[in-house]
Order: sequence, then C-alpha cells, then structure tokens
Amino acid sequence: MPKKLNIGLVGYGFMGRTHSNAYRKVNNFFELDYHPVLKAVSGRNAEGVKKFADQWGYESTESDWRKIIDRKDIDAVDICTPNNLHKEIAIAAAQAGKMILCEKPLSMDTKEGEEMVAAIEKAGVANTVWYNYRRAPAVTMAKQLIDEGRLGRIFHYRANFLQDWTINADLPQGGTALWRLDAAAAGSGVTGDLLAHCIDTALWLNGSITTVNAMTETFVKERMHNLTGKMEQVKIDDACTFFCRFGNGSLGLFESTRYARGHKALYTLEVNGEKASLKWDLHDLHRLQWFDHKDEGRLRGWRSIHVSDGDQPYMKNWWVPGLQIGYEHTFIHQVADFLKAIQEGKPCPPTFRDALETQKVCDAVLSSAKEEGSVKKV
Ligand code: SOE
Repeated sequence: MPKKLNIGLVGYGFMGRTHSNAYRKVNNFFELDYHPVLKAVSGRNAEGVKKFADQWGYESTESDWRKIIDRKDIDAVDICTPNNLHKEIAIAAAQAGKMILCEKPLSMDTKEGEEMVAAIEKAGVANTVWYNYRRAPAVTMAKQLIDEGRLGRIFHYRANFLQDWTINADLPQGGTALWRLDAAAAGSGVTGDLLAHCIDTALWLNGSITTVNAMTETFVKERMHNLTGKMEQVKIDDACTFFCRFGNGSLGLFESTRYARGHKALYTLEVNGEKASLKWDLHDLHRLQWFDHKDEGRLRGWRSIHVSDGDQPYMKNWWVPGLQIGYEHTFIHQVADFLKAIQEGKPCPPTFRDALETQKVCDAVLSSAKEEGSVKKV
C-alpha cells in the first residue's frame, strides 16, 4: 500500500505549476513508497486559486496560508510565494511539524535564512529547497565526473544566467507576476533570482566560495509600482557580475542579467580542471561538453555527450535511450529524491542549511557591489 503524503501548496504562480506537475507525475515513473496527494492550495484571490485547484486537481482551497499550516490533514507545505513570505511560512510550518519544500532563494537575506534553519532543525522536519537545475541529468552527471576525480585539480568555474525580459522600461514592478522586480517582495534582483541557481550548482560541484568581488547595475531606475500606482525607484539589481575564490583554490566568474537581448534563460556553466574540462548549457540540457586531455593527441577535442542513455542518472526512469526529457523533469526528479529521502530517513539536498550557504554568497556579492567591488569574505 502506498503511503500518502498530503501536500499543501502556498502560492500558485509559475513555480506552483512546476511543482504541482511534479507531484502529479512522479509516481508514474518512479517506484516509491510515498505518493503525493494534492490536498490543498492557498492563495488570496479566491477565484484564481479555485481555477488553479480545478486545473491541477487539488482537493480543496484556502484563502490564507495559515489555514494550510493549521490543517491536520497536511503533511508537507510547499512554499511558492514571493520571497518575502518564505520565512514566516517556513517557521510556522516547522513549528507545526510539517515537512517543508521551499522555492529558491531560501530567504530575503542570510539573517532570515539563519532563523529559518534554526526553526527547521529544532523541529527536525524534512526539508528541501527547489534548486532544480542540479537534477538535470547532465548536471548530475557532471557532479559524478568531478567526484570521480576525472577533472583532477580544478582551476576555473564559470557560470552565466542571462535573460532579457525586463528591458522594456514600461514594465511595472510589484504585484502578482512582477514581484521579482520589487525589492520589498524579492529581496534582490538577478542575484537572488538567477545567480542563486548558479551559486547553488557551483557550491555543489566545486565546494565552498570564500571571497567575492562584485558589481551590479540597475539599468531602469524607476518603474510604475503596481501596488501604489506611482513611479517608484527600482531597488533591485538588474545585472550582477562577480568573481570569486573557491575553498579548493580555483577561481570563479559569474554573470547574470535580465538585459541580454536575445537570451531568454541561458544558464551555462563550465569547469576547467587539470585533466579535463566540462561545459553545460540549459538550452541544450542533455548535452555535456567534455574535453579529456588523456585522449590520443590526434583525436583530442571537445566531445558532445548526449546524456540520455539508460545508465545515466535518472534516465532509467524515463523513456528508452535517446528520447529526451526536459525542464519540467528536473522538478519531478527533486520530488522523487525528496520522497526517497523521507522513505530512507535521509536529508534531501539542497536542504535549508545547504541553501543558507548560497544565501551567504548572495549577501556577500550584494554587499561587495554596494561598495563597488570591494572584496568580501563569505
Ligand atoms: C525568472 O524569470 C525565473 O523564472 C526564475 O525565477 C527561475 O528560478 C529560473 O529558473 C528561471 O527564471
């Protein structure tokens, strides 16, 4: 008999959809003891939340997230709200003994993140933060190759996350879809929203970051605020570039912007080691570019590995070799790993504590940028 895991989803925007899709599909493909049940979804707009519940198959709706926390029939709370609500919801959920799955970034800043980690660890509840790109099979394979020592000593880590959706100066800030442009709701701009992904993957693949040196820019200084109806100063970073040192002695270079015309969601990473290098690109997510110096000289070159064979991470759960999966599956993998982890009584990384490390790097980056590129220890 499968064990039911009753999910209470808080917030139902883009991420609410990706997570709901993952809960619905996971047991079709992964054999697990736990089966998520879409028990309740909460949101302030009664009509919107009802429509979402009907579309995705939630059994009930609530107009206040506190009701989700109070409900005895909810086992796990999934936080998909703007960032400024993560802390309060996570701490309340932990105190109520609920498992927690929280959208990234963990918090508005390190201080909030520390309070969240303390509450979660005190309550001893299962937790994870949705840094989904770790679970693209090619990225998981990159981790395996690095851990096997195939790159040898690492010299360089490079990552970009480029978008172009905020170039239009008429785009307002604040409100339902555009809270990412409002510092009061988001905490930061591309640093917390996009670079946080790059930092999470980097910490996972290449270990701790010790010092950072950053610059940010806000290209559009004022935008109409949807909540006040007035032109207001834009307080988020539109673009951020930083370089850093890793604990293993390698150097890192990171860039993120929402002003790179032509790039919709280009997340790329590259790692250069003594023996080999690898590259990954979200727009070609099943390819791992691989250069191995030990290859015969005449044939040495960049190899494009199509990570879709049955023996690659996660792929055995999907179709036959060569038939690709996509973005949505990174979330299905995270749910599968979470369900397996609670089955085995193990943590499901990135946990809140892991995500706090990303938060610390983001804070150091923003504080360095404030002083126009001064070196900051993480
Ligand atoms: C922003 O546009 C966004 O949706 C981020 O919030 C996500 O975390 C990222 O994966 C894609 O871009």
